[in-house]
Amino acid sequence: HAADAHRTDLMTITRFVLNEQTKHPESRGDFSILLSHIVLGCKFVCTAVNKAGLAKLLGLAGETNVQGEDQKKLDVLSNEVFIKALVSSGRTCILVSEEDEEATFVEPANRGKYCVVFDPLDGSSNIDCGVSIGTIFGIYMIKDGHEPTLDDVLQPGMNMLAAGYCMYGSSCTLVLSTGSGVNGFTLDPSLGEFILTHPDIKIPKKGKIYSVNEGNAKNWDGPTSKYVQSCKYPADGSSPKSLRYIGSMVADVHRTLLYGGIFLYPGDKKSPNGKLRVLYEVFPMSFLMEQAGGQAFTGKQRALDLVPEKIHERSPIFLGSYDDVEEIKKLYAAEE
Ligand code: AHM
Ligand code: MG
Repeated sequence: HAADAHRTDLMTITRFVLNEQTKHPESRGDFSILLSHIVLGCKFVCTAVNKAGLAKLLGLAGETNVQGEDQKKLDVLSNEVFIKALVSSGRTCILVSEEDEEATFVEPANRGKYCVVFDPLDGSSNIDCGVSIGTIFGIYMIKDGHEPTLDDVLQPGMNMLAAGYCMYGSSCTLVLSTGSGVNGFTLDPSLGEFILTHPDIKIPKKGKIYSVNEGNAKNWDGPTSKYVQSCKYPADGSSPKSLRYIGSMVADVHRTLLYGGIFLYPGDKKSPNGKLRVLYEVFPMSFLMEQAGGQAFTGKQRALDLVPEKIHERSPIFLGSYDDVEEIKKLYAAEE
């Protein structure tokens, strides 16, 4: 019986990735080991986030605990956990984290061929009110027998081998692409395993939701203003779109991926490059969107074609359903 099979034949993320990588048998083991260390970091952060509401009671986050030790803030703690998990995997050579000004070069004894760019805890301003937050990551690979340099991560998003995020929400959901579609896994806390729950995610071709911080509207450029106006007052007489904005990129992008629509963080007069970081926010989310059949655009070009010059560079971003992103692309093209 098919329904029984679902309950007894569990597709864990490890099993899934091992199956998927049959095309690259030589990398299968290494990539799975790397991923299992990322997954470990996500499980740790998930547990820490779930306890955050009890912080005052238990003495977490910036307070002193019963042993009199200073407790670390959740984002600092998450960063340390990811850095240590990635280094100890023995499969990484360069790590770029939103939390660290400089990239981490792994010492030769622990070195592997993967470069990981990540935001260990994105949306951390949402922690204290219990709103969903997440971890975002992207993975590059260095060329064989080549000494790692920053240029190995200052690569267009197109060159990523894999990208994903983990959302710490009402459940803990990990969404991953290794370049052949997008799959979602949900943490089963009783097993401590991520189980495939959202196979082959495809974003609807057109959506009914737009997602943007409208508080910045007075500084927007022409195309962004026109686009948002058209969401509210469609010229073709169709129904207006709904506005949903959580202010936590992982949650806003996750909803966009599942329900369709568009997520915008445009540049404006005050911040011409917007807010979001190219390497560990814009690229991984753009990679997932394209793999799910959507698009990602910077206002000038396909987001994944951008070549970053600095590790913490920012870029405007418009991503989501294919047809919705097509609309904003037309408005920017008309501007030129
Ligand atoms: P952070 O890295 O400081 O947490 O900021 C990133 C977050 C994203 O999760 C979210 O999309 C964006 O900031 C929201 O910004 P704003 O408050 O300007 O709308
Ligand atoms: Mg961030």
